[in-house]
Order: sequence, then C-alpha cells, then structure tokens
Amino acid sequence: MVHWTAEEKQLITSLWAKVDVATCGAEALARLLIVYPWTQRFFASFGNLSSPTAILGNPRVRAHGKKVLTSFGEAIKNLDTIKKYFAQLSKLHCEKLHVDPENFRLLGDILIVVLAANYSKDFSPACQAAWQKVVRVVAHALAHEYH
Ligand code: HEG
Repeated sequence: MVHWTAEEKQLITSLWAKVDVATCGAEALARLLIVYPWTQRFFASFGNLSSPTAILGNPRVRAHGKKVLTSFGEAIKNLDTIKKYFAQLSKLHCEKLHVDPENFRLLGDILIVVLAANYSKDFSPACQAAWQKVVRVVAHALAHEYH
C-alpha cells in the first residue's frame, strides 16, 4: 500500500480546497482531447470535437470534465483505501468503456499542468511532488481491475 505522510496529505487537501472543480475539470478534459486527439474516440457521442475551439466550448466536454474531477476529489478523501474506492469505476472503464489505462496517466499529467497554471502561487515544489504522487496513485487504482 502506498504510504502518505501527514505533510503530503496536507499539501494535497489545502490545494484541493481552492480548486474550482468545474473550470479545472473542463479545462483538463478539453486539453486531453486537444493534445491527444486519439482520446476523442471515447467521446464520439459528445457532438462537435472538430477543433480546439469546438472542444473548449462543448458543453458535454465541460460537464464530463467536471464529473471526472469531482470523482477525483472524492478519491482524495479516500487515499488510504483508494483501490477499493475505485474498484467499480475501474471495472466500468475496463469492461464497458474500454478505456486504455494509459489515458489515466495522460489525464493525470494534464491535470498537473492545469493546476500549476491556475494556482501557481500555491503550487510549490513540495505541493507539485505530492500531486504528482496523487495522479500516479489514482491512475494506478483506476487500472487495478483491468484484465
Ligand atoms: Mg472516466 C465515465 C471518472 C478518466 C473516459 N469517468 C466516467 C464517470 C466517472 C469517471 C465518475 C461516470 C461513471 C458512471 O456513469 O457511472 N474517469 C474518471 C476519473 C478519471 C477518468 C476519476 C481519471 C482521473 N475517463 C477517464 C479517461 C477517459 C475516460 C482518461 C478517456 C480518455 N469516462 C470515460 C468515458 C465515460 C466515463 C468515455 C462515459 C462517458 C459518458 O458516455 O457519459
């Protein structure tokens, strides 16, 4: 099991308290779809993804980005039991959605960029290191039920 120090948990939750989940979630998912266009295949039902402008303005991308980052936030509250916490969601992404787990890592990296850009004042090197660990652990937990 991954160990979290009290300092790491503090760095994670104090930044999270400031995060605008709707804005950052929308931005992170839109960036994923723009920077790694092959990820668009999972969202074929979301309508117009034909350009960066279309993606950034797409209400379904915004809504789904918020949903994903909200779920991410719940995971932060359950760091010590994260595999169990994400077991169902991992199964869903594997069995129903067929999302390649590499995409969890890509989204995690993008989330770091989005947080660094939007909360640069709070994003100290120690905070970044703690967040890097969070996105790695989340990606790992979401990939855990893959077979
Ligand atoms: Mg996933 C649905 C969370 C990464 C593609 N994702 C969902 C749902 C949640 C979620 C909570 C709704 C589940 C439900 O309806 O019961 N996703 C989630 C997290 C992360 C993640 C926490 C990583 C941090 N998802 C992710 C990535 C992709 C993806 C990287 C693809 C590149 N998710 C995906 C798709 C759906 C969900 C296609 C179904 C969307 C829909 O049709 O509404």
